[in-house]
Amino acid sequence: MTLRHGKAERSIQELYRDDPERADAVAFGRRGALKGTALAAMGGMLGAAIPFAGRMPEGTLPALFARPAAAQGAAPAVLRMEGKAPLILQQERPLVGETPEHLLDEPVTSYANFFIRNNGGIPDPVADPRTWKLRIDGEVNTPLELTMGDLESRFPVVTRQLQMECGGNGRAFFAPQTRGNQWGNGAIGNAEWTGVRLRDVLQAAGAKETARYTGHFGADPHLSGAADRAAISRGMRMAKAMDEDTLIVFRMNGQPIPHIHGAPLRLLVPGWPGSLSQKWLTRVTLLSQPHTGAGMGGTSYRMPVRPIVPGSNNNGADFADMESMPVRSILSSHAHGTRLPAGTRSLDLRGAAWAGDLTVRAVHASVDFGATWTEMQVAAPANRHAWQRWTGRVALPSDGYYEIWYRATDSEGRMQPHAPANWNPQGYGANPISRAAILVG
Ligand SMILES: Nc1nc2c(c(=O)[nH]1)N[C@H]1C(S)=C(S)[C@@H](COP(=O)(O)O)O[C@H]1N2
Ligand SMILES: [Mo]
Repeated sequence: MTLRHGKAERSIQELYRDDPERADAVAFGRRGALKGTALAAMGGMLGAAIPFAGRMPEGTLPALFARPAAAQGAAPAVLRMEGKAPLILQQERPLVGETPEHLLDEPVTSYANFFIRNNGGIPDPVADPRTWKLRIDGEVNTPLELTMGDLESRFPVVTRQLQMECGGNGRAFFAPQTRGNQWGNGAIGNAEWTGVRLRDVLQAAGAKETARYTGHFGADPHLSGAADRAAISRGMRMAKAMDEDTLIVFRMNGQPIPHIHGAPLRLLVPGWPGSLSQKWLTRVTLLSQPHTGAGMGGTSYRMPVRPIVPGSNNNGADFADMESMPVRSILSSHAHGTRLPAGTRSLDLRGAAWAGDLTVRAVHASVDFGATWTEMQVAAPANRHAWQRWTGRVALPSDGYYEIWYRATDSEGRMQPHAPANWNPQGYGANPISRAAILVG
Protein backbone atom coordinates (compact mmCIF):
# COMPACT_ATOMS: atom_id res chain seq x y z
CA MET A 1 0.00 0.00 0.00
CA THR A 2 1.54 3.28 -1.01
CA LEU A 3 0.40 6.79 -0.54
CA ARG A 4 0.95 9.70 -2.89
CA HIS A 5 2.17 12.84 -1.21
CA GLY A 6 3.57 15.55 -3.45
CA LYS A 7 6.21 13.94 -5.63
CA ALA A 8 7.23 11.36 -3.07
CA GLU A 9 5.51 8.03 -2.92
CA ARG A 10 6.17 6.35 0.40
CA SER A 11 4.62 3.49 2.25
CA ILE A 12 1.94 4.60 4.65
CA GLN A 13 3.78 2.76 7.40
CA GLU A 14 6.96 4.78 6.79
CA LEU A 15 5.05 8.01 6.82
CA TYR A 16 3.31 7.08 10.06
CA ARG A 17 6.62 6.16 11.65
CA ASP A 18 8.31 9.43 10.72
CA ASP A 19 5.47 11.86 11.24
CA PRO A 20 2.22 10.33 12.47
CA GLU A 21 0.27 13.58 12.61
CA ARG A 22 1.10 14.53 9.07
CA ALA A 23 0.54 10.98 7.86
CA ASP A 24 -2.86 10.98 9.46
CA ALA A 25 -3.70 14.32 7.93
CA VAL A 26 -2.46 13.27 4.48
CA ALA A 27 -4.18 9.92 4.58
CA PHE A 28 -7.45 10.89 6.09
CA GLY A 29 -7.49 14.67 6.10
CA ARG A 30 -8.42 14.92 9.74
CA ARG A 31 -7.64 14.44 13.37
CA GLY A 32 -10.57 13.23 15.38
CA ALA A 33 -13.45 10.86 14.80
CA LEU A 34 -13.73 9.40 11.33
CA LYS A 35 -16.48 11.02 9.33
CA GLY A 36 -17.50 12.21 5.90
CA THR A 37 -14.75 12.29 3.31
CA ALA A 38 -12.13 11.03 5.79
CA LEU A 39 -14.14 7.91 6.43
CA ALA A 40 -14.59 7.42 2.71
CA ALA A 41 -10.83 7.88 2.20
CA MET A 42 -9.90 5.27 4.77
CA GLY A 43 -12.59 2.92 3.48
CA GLY A 44 -11.21 3.40 0.00
CA MET A 45 -7.69 2.54 1.07
CA LEU A 46 -8.92 -0.56 2.84
CA GLY A 47 -11.19 -1.52 -0.02
CA ALA A 48 -14.18 -1.88 2.28
CA ALA A 49 -16.56 -0.06 4.57
CA ILE A 50 -15.62 0.00 8.26
CA PRO A 51 -18.72 -1.02 10.24
CA PHE A 52 -17.18 -0.01 13.58
CA ALA A 53 -15.42 3.14 12.33
CA GLY A 54 -17.13 5.14 15.05
CA ARG A 55 -15.27 3.14 17.70
CA MET A 56 -11.86 3.45 16.11
CA PRO A 57 -9.53 5.30 18.51
CA GLU A 58 -8.17 8.52 17.09
CA GLY A 59 -4.96 8.12 15.13
CA THR A 60 -5.22 4.33 14.82
CA LEU A 61 -3.31 3.03 11.83
CA PRO A 62 -5.42 0.19 10.42
CA ALA A 63 -3.88 -3.20 11.16
CA LEU A 64 -4.00 -4.01 7.46
CA PHE A 65 -1.12 -1.54 7.06
CA ALA A 66 0.43 -1.73 10.51
CA ARG A 67 1.50 -5.36 10.78
CA PRO A 68 5.18 -6.19 10.30
CA ALA A 69 4.98 -7.92 6.89
CA ALA A 70 3.23 -4.89 5.46
CA ALA A 71 5.73 -2.63 7.17
CA GLN A 72 8.46 -4.04 4.98
CA GLY A 73 6.51 -2.76 2.00
CA ALA A 74 6.76 -6.09 0.21
CA ALA A 75 5.82 -9.74 0.52
CA PRO A 76 8.20 -11.40 2.98
CA ALA A 77 10.94 -13.72 1.71
CA VAL A 78 10.15 -17.39 2.12
CA LEU A 79 12.32 -20.13 3.58
CA ARG A 80 12.52 -23.23 1.42
CA MET A 81 13.70 -26.28 3.31
CA GLU A 82 12.91 -29.99 3.04
CA GLY A 83 9.99 -30.88 5.31
CA LYS A 84 9.42 -27.28 6.41
CA ALA A 85 6.37 -25.16 5.70
CA PRO A 86 7.11 -21.87 3.89
CA LEU A 87 8.37 -19.98 6.94
CA ILE A 88 9.14 -16.26 6.80
CA LEU A 89 12.84 -16.01 6.02
CA GLN A 90 14.14 -13.45 8.52
CA GLN A 91 17.80 -14.02 7.66
CA GLU A 92 19.80 -16.45 5.56
CA ARG A 93 23.09 -16.23 7.46
CA PRO A 94 22.61 -17.13 10.20
CA LEU A 95 19.50 -18.99 9.12
CA VAL A 96 16.38 -17.64 10.85
CA GLY A 97 12.79 -18.52 9.93
CA GLU A 98 9.57 -17.32 11.57
CA THR A 99 6.35 -19.32 11.54
CA PRO A 100 3.42 -17.37 10.08
CA GLU A 101 0.99 -17.09 12.98
CA HIS A 102 -1.87 -18.93 11.24
CA LEU A 103 0.35 -22.01 10.75
CA LEU A 104 0.55 -22.42 14.53
CA ASP A 105 -2.92 -24.00 14.48
CA GLU A 106 -1.80 -27.46 15.65
CA PRO A 107 -2.07 -28.18 19.39
CA VAL A 108 1.41 -29.71 19.17
CA THR A 109 3.72 -27.88 16.79
CA SER A 110 5.04 -30.14 14.03
CA TYR A 111 8.57 -30.06 12.66
CA ALA A 112 7.16 -28.42 9.51
CA ASN A 113 5.82 -25.44 11.43
CA PHE A 114 8.50 -25.00 14.09
CA PHE A 115 10.44 -21.72 13.84
CA ILE A 116 14.21 -21.71 13.35
CA ARG A 117 16.69 -19.46 15.09
CA ASN A 118 20.44 -19.78 14.62
CA ASN A 119 23.11 -17.37 15.78
CA GLY A 120 25.99 -19.07 14.02
CA GLY A 121 26.61 -21.72 11.41
CA ILE A 122 24.94 -25.11 11.27
CA PRO A 123 27.31 -27.87 12.40
CA ASP A 124 27.83 -30.94 10.21
CA PRO A 125 25.53 -33.80 11.23
CA VAL A 126 27.30 -36.62 13.08
CA ALA A 127 27.40 -40.00 11.35
CA ASP A 128 26.46 -41.91 14.50
CA PRO A 129 24.56 -40.01 17.20
CA ARG A 130 25.45 -42.75 19.69
CA THR A 131 29.01 -41.41 19.75
CA TRP A 132 27.84 -37.90 20.82
CA LYS A 133 29.21 -36.93 24.23
CA LEU A 134 27.83 -34.44 26.73
CA ARG A 135 30.20 -33.11 29.37
CA ILE A 136 29.01 -31.95 32.80
CA ASP A 137 31.74 -30.09 34.70
CA GLY A 138 32.61 -27.01 36.75
CA GLU A 139 31.34 -26.83 40.34
CA VAL A 140 30.59 -30.56 40.58
CA ASN A 141 32.16 -33.34 42.62
CA THR A 142 32.27 -35.79 39.70
CA PRO A 143 32.58 -34.41 36.17
CA LEU A 144 30.62 -36.63 33.79
CA GLU A 145 30.91 -37.55 30.15
CA LEU A 146 27.64 -39.02 28.97
CA THR A 147 26.53 -40.61 25.73
CA MET A 148 22.92 -40.66 24.56
CA GLY A 149 22.78 -44.27 25.74
CA ASP A 150 24.00 -43.25 29.21
CA LEU A 151 21.31 -40.58 29.46
CA GLU A 152 18.56 -43.00 28.48
CA SER A 153 19.71 -45.82 30.73
CA ARG A 154 20.79 -43.89 33.84
CA PHE A 155 17.96 -41.36 34.23
CA PRO A 156 14.14 -41.38 34.09
CA VAL A 157 12.99 -40.51 30.57
CA VAL A 158 10.15 -37.99 30.45
CA THR A 159 7.91 -36.67 27.65
CA ARG A 160 6.33 -33.22 27.98
CA GLN A 161 4.65 -30.63 25.76
CA LEU A 162 6.80 -27.54 26.28
CA GLN A 163 6.64 -24.08 24.78
CA MET A 164 9.88 -22.51 23.63
CA GLU A 165 9.84 -18.87 22.57
CA CYS A 166 12.62 -16.62 21.34
CA GLY A 167 13.38 -13.79 23.80
CA GLY A 168 12.85 -11.35 20.92
CA ASN A 169 9.44 -12.65 19.85
CA GLY A 170 7.24 -9.62 19.05
CA ARG A 171 10.25 -7.37 18.47
CA ALA A 172 8.74 -5.84 15.31
CA PHE A 173 6.08 -4.15 17.42
CA PHE A 174 8.62 -1.86 19.10
CA ALA A 175 8.87 1.76 17.95
CA PRO A 176 11.50 2.97 17.46
CA GLN A 177 12.68 -0.18 15.76
CA THR A 178 15.41 -2.11 17.58
CA ARG A 179 18.22 -4.28 16.23
CA GLY A 180 17.61 -7.98 15.74
CA ASN A 181 15.22 -10.14 13.75
CA GLN A 182 11.96 -8.31 13.26
CA TRP A 183 9.77 -11.11 14.63
CA GLY A 184 6.00 -10.82 14.66
CA ASN A 185 4.38 -13.34 17.02
CA GLY A 186 5.79 -16.44 15.28
CA ALA A 187 9.03 -17.21 17.17
CA ILE A 188 7.21 -19.76 19.32
CA GLY A 189 6.70 -23.51 19.17
CA ASN A 190 5.00 -26.01 21.44
CA ALA A 191 6.34 -29.45 20.57
CA GLU A 192 6.36 -32.69 22.53
CA TRP A 193 9.88 -33.21 23.80
CA THR A 194 11.42 -36.39 25.22
CA GLY A 195 14.55 -36.51 27.30
CA VAL A 196 15.87 -36.49 30.85
CA ARG A 197 15.71 -33.82 33.53
CA LEU A 198 18.79 -31.60 33.69
CA ARG A 199 18.31 -31.72 37.46
CA ASP A 200 18.81 -35.51 37.61
CA VAL A 201 22.02 -35.26 35.60
CA LEU A 202 23.39 -32.40 37.73
CA GLN A 203 22.58 -34.34 40.87
CA ALA A 204 24.43 -37.38 39.49
CA ALA A 205 27.47 -35.15 38.95
CA GLY A 206 27.17 -33.94 42.53
CA ALA A 207 26.55 -30.21 42.19
CA LYS A 208 28.53 -28.40 44.90
CA GLU A 209 27.15 -25.77 47.29
CA THR A 210 29.08 -23.21 45.27
CA ALA A 211 27.17 -24.06 42.06
CA ARG A 212 24.81 -21.14 41.49
CA TYR A 213 24.63 -20.74 37.70
CA THR A 214 24.89 -22.83 34.54
CA GLY A 215 26.83 -22.21 31.31
CA HIS A 216 25.78 -23.96 28.07
CA PHE A 217 27.90 -24.92 25.07
CA GLY A 218 26.98 -26.22 21.60
CA ALA A 219 28.79 -27.54 18.55
CA ASP A 220 27.76 -24.86 16.06
CA PRO A 221 30.58 -22.70 14.68
CA HIS A 222 30.75 -18.92 15.05
CA LEU A 223 29.82 -17.18 11.79
CA SER A 224 33.36 -15.82 11.49
CA GLY A 225 34.69 -19.37 11.51
CA ALA A 226 36.93 -18.53 14.49
CA ALA A 227 37.34 -21.75 16.50
CA ASP A 228 37.72 -19.90 19.80
CA ARG A 229 34.42 -18.04 19.50
CA ALA A 230 30.99 -19.47 20.32
CA ALA A 231 27.89 -18.71 18.24
CA ILE A 232 25.97 -18.47 21.49
CA SER A 233 26.66 -19.71 25.02
CA ARG A 234 24.16 -18.73 27.67
CA GLY A 235 23.40 -19.73 31.24
CA MET A 236 20.80 -19.43 33.97
CA ARG A 237 20.26 -19.48 37.70
CA MET A 238 20.34 -22.91 39.37
CA ALA A 239 16.67 -22.61 40.34
CA LYS A 240 15.66 -22.86 36.67
CA ALA A 241 18.22 -25.58 35.96
CA MET A 242 16.65 -27.62 38.78
CA ASP A 243 13.06 -27.10 37.56
CA GLU A 244 11.42 -30.43 36.73
CA ASP A 245 10.57 -29.18 33.21
CA THR A 246 14.10 -28.16 32.25
CA LEU A 247 15.23 -31.05 30.09
CA ILE A 248 18.08 -32.42 28.03
CA VAL A 249 16.07 -33.73 25.07
CA PHE A 250 16.77 -36.18 22.26
CA ARG A 251 13.34 -36.60 20.69
CA MET A 252 10.91 -34.05 19.25
CA ASN A 253 7.36 -35.27 18.61
CA GLY A 254 8.48 -38.88 19.05
CA GLN A 255 11.30 -38.73 16.48
CA PRO A 256 15.01 -38.09 16.87
CA ILE A 257 15.42 -34.28 16.96
CA PRO A 258 15.75 -32.91 13.40
CA HIS A 259 19.21 -31.58 12.72
CA ILE A 260 18.21 -27.92 12.43
CA HIS A 261 16.63 -28.09 15.90
CA GLY A 262 19.80 -29.30 17.60
CA ALA A 263 20.35 -33.03 16.95
CA PRO A 264 21.21 -35.21 18.63
CA LEU A 265 20.89 -33.40 22.01
CA ARG A 266 19.65 -30.01 23.11
CA LEU A 267 18.51 -28.24 26.21
CA LEU A 268 14.85 -27.34 26.49
CA VAL A 269 14.28 -24.55 29.02
CA PRO A 270 10.57 -23.77 28.65
CA GLY A 271 9.11 -20.36 29.43
CA TRP A 272 12.47 -18.54 29.51
CA PRO A 273 14.19 -16.99 26.46
CA GLY A 274 14.73 -19.66 23.77
CA SER A 275 18.43 -18.80 23.68
CA LEU A 276 18.89 -20.84 26.88
CA SER A 277 17.74 -23.96 25.02
CA GLN A 278 21.19 -24.73 23.63
CA LYS A 279 21.12 -26.83 20.47
CA TRP A 280 23.80 -29.38 19.49
CA LEU A 281 24.56 -29.50 23.22
CA THR A 282 28.11 -30.59 24.12
CA ARG A 283 28.66 -29.24 27.62
CA VAL A 284 26.94 -27.82 30.69
CA THR A 285 29.23 -26.27 33.26
CA LEU A 286 28.23 -25.17 36.78
CA LEU A 287 29.55 -21.84 38.00
CA SER A 288 29.68 -19.81 41.18
CA GLN A 289 29.25 -16.56 39.20
CA PRO A 290 26.94 -15.76 36.26
CA HIS A 291 28.24 -17.21 32.99
CA THR A 292 30.03 -14.77 30.68
CA GLY A 293 29.51 -16.55 27.32
CA ALA A 294 28.24 -15.10 24.05
CA GLY A 295 24.80 -13.62 24.61
CA MET A 296 25.36 -12.83 28.31
CA GLY A 297 25.71 -9.38 29.90
CA GLY A 298 25.26 -5.88 28.51
CA THR A 299 22.02 -5.54 26.56
CA SER A 300 21.85 -9.24 25.55
CA TYR A 301 18.69 -10.91 26.83
CA ARG A 302 18.55 -8.20 29.46
CA MET A 303 15.82 -5.70 30.26
CA PRO A 304 15.88 -2.26 31.88
CA VAL A 305 14.94 -2.35 35.56
CA ARG A 306 13.92 1.31 35.30
CA PRO A 307 12.47 2.24 31.88
CA ILE A 308 14.87 4.06 29.54
CA VAL A 309 14.08 6.62 26.84
CA PRO A 310 12.98 4.69 23.73
CA GLY A 311 15.68 4.88 21.09
CA SER A 312 18.38 5.94 23.52
CA ASN A 313 21.79 4.31 23.82
CA ASN A 314 22.49 2.25 26.91
CA ASN A 315 25.19 -0.30 27.69
CA GLY A 316 22.79 -2.35 29.83
CA ALA A 317 25.11 -2.34 32.84
CA ASP A 318 22.18 -2.01 35.22
CA PHE A 319 19.72 -4.13 33.24
CA ALA A 320 18.49 -7.50 34.60
CA ASP A 321 18.56 -10.85 32.80
CA MET A 322 15.32 -11.71 31.08
CA GLU A 323 13.81 -14.77 32.77
CA SER A 324 10.16 -15.86 32.57
CA MET A 325 8.67 -14.58 29.28
CA PRO A 326 5.63 -12.26 29.34
CA VAL A 327 2.07 -13.32 28.49
CA ARG A 328 1.24 -13.52 24.76
CA SER A 329 -1.52 -14.86 22.53
CA ILE A 330 -1.74 -15.86 18.89
CA LEU A 331 -4.68 -16.23 16.52
CA SER A 332 -4.29 -19.31 14.33
CA SER A 333 -7.73 -19.74 12.76
CA HIS A 334 -7.54 -16.71 10.46
CA ALA A 335 -4.50 -15.27 8.72
CA HIS A 336 -4.06 -11.53 8.97
CA GLY A 337 -5.55 -10.03 5.79
CA THR A 338 -8.04 -12.86 5.14
CA ARG A 339 -11.03 -12.05 2.92
CA LEU A 340 -14.23 -13.90 3.78
CA PRO A 341 -17.39 -14.30 1.66
CA ALA A 342 -20.04 -11.57 1.75
CA GLY A 343 -22.68 -12.33 4.33
CA THR A 344 -20.31 -13.90 6.88
CA ARG A 345 -21.87 -12.90 10.21
CA SER A 346 -19.81 -14.80 12.77
CA LEU A 347 -16.28 -16.05 13.15
CA ASP A 348 -15.11 -19.10 15.05
CA LEU A 349 -11.75 -18.02 16.40
CA ARG A 350 -8.92 -20.27 17.57
CA GLY A 351 -5.46 -19.73 18.90
CA ALA A 352 -2.99 -20.31 21.69
CA ALA A 353 -1.69 -18.35 24.66
CA TRP A 354 1.14 -18.80 27.15
CA ALA A 355 2.91 -16.83 29.86
CA GLY A 356 6.45 -18.04 30.57
CA ASP A 357 6.48 -19.94 33.87
CA LEU A 358 2.90 -18.85 34.61
CA THR A 359 -0.38 -19.97 33.08
CA VAL A 360 -3.03 -18.06 31.18
CA ARG A 361 -6.17 -17.11 33.05
CA ALA A 362 -8.17 -15.56 30.20
CA VAL A 363 -8.17 -14.62 26.53
CA HIS A 364 -10.45 -11.91 25.14
CA ALA A 365 -11.18 -10.86 21.57
CA SER A 366 -12.71 -7.68 20.15
CA VAL A 367 -13.96 -6.89 16.64
CA ASP A 368 -14.86 -3.26 17.36
CA PHE A 369 -11.43 -1.74 17.98
CA GLY A 370 -11.42 -2.66 21.64
CA ALA A 371 -14.70 -1.00 22.61
CA THR A 372 -16.18 -4.34 23.71
CA TRP A 373 -14.45 -7.64 24.42
CA THR A 374 -15.71 -11.22 24.30
CA GLU A 375 -14.23 -13.81 26.63
CA MET A 376 -12.84 -16.88 24.85
CA GLN A 377 -12.69 -20.42 26.27
CA VAL A 378 -9.16 -21.26 27.37
CA ALA A 379 -8.18 -24.92 27.75
CA ALA A 380 -5.92 -26.14 30.54
CA PRO A 381 -2.33 -26.78 29.45
CA ALA A 382 -1.47 -30.41 28.56
CA ASN A 383 1.08 -30.09 31.37
CA ARG A 384 2.92 -27.28 33.11
CA HIS A 385 4.88 -25.15 30.59
CA ALA A 386 2.71 -26.21 27.63
CA TRP A 387 0.81 -23.48 25.82
CA GLN A 388 -2.97 -23.28 26.16
CA ARG A 389 -5.34 -23.43 23.22
CA TRP A 390 -8.31 -21.07 23.09
CA THR A 391 -11.52 -20.92 21.04
CA GLY A 392 -14.48 -18.60 20.81
CA ARG A 393 -17.02 -16.96 18.54
CA VAL A 394 -17.51 -13.31 17.61
CA ALA A 395 -20.42 -11.75 15.71
CA LEU A 396 -20.05 -9.38 12.73
CA PRO A 397 -22.98 -7.04 12.04
CA SER A 398 -22.39 -6.53 8.29
CA ASP A 399 -19.86 -6.83 5.49
CA GLY A 400 -16.75 -4.66 5.64
CA TYR A 401 -13.34 -4.21 7.22
CA TYR A 402 -12.77 -5.61 10.71
CA GLU A 403 -9.87 -6.05 13.01
CA ILE A 404 -9.75 -8.95 15.42
CA TRP A 405 -7.97 -7.73 18.52
CA TYR A 406 -6.90 -10.48 20.91
CA ARG A 407 -5.16 -10.40 24.23
CA ALA A 408 -4.36 -12.81 27.05
CA THR A 409 -4.19 -12.32 30.83
CA ASP A 410 -1.75 -14.36 32.91
CA SER A 411 -2.45 -16.16 36.18
CA GLU A 412 -1.22 -13.12 38.13
CA GLY A 413 -3.66 -10.78 36.36
CA ARG A 414 -1.18 -9.15 33.95
CA MET A 415 -2.71 -8.47 30.56
CA GLN A 416 -1.05 -7.86 27.21
CA PRO A 417 -0.66 -4.07 26.94
CA HIS A 418 -1.95 -1.84 24.12
CA ALA A 419 1.61 -0.90 23.15
CA PRO A 420 4.87 -2.71 23.94
CA ALA A 421 6.36 -1.57 27.21
CA ASN A 422 9.90 -1.19 28.55
CA TRP A 423 11.66 -0.44 25.26
CA ASN A 424 15.22 -1.80 25.23
CA PRO A 425 18.05 -1.67 22.67
CA GLN A 426 17.74 -5.31 21.56
CA GLY A 427 13.98 -5.40 21.60
CA TYR A 428 12.97 -8.04 24.14
CA GLY A 429 9.60 -8.59 25.71
CA ALA A 430 7.26 -6.79 23.27
CA ASN A 431 3.86 -8.42 23.83
CA PRO A 432 1.22 -5.88 22.82
CA ILE A 433 -2.38 -6.82 22.03
CA SER A 434 -2.38 -8.21 18.49
CA ARG A 435 -4.60 -7.11 15.62
CA ALA A 436 -5.53 -9.16 12.57
CA ALA A 437 -7.33 -7.49 9.66
CA ILE A 438 -10.31 -9.35 8.16
CA LEU A 439 -12.35 -8.28 5.14
CA VAL A 440 -15.89 -9.56 4.72
CA GLY A 441 -17.30 -9.31 1.17
N1 LIG B 1 23.79 -24.06 19.70
C1 LIG B 1 22.84 -23.13 19.56
N2 LIG B 1 21.74 -23.21 20.31
C2 LIG B 1 20.76 -22.29 20.18
C3 LIG B 1 20.87 -21.23 19.27
C4 LIG B 1 22.04 -21.15 18.48
O1 LIG B 1 22.23 -20.26 17.66
N3 LIG B 1 23.00 -22.13 18.65
N4 LIG B 1 19.86 -20.29 19.21
C5 LIG B 1 19.03 -20.13 20.39
C6 LIG B 1 17.88 -19.27 20.20
S1 LIG B 1 18.18 -17.61 20.23
C7 LIG B 1 16.62 -19.78 20.10
S2 LIG B 1 15.27 -18.75 20.08
C8 LIG B 1 16.38 -21.23 20.00
C9 LIG B 1 15.65 -21.58 18.72
O2 LIG B 1 15.50 -22.97 18.58
P1 LIG B 1 14.99 -23.61 17.23
O3 LIG B 1 15.89 -23.16 16.11
O4 LIG B 1 14.99 -25.07 17.42
O5 LIG B 1 13.60 -23.08 17.01
O6 LIG B 1 17.58 -21.99 20.04
C10 LIG B 1 18.57 -21.48 20.91
N5 LIG B 1 19.65 -22.42 20.96
MO1 LIG C 1 16.14 -16.53 20.39
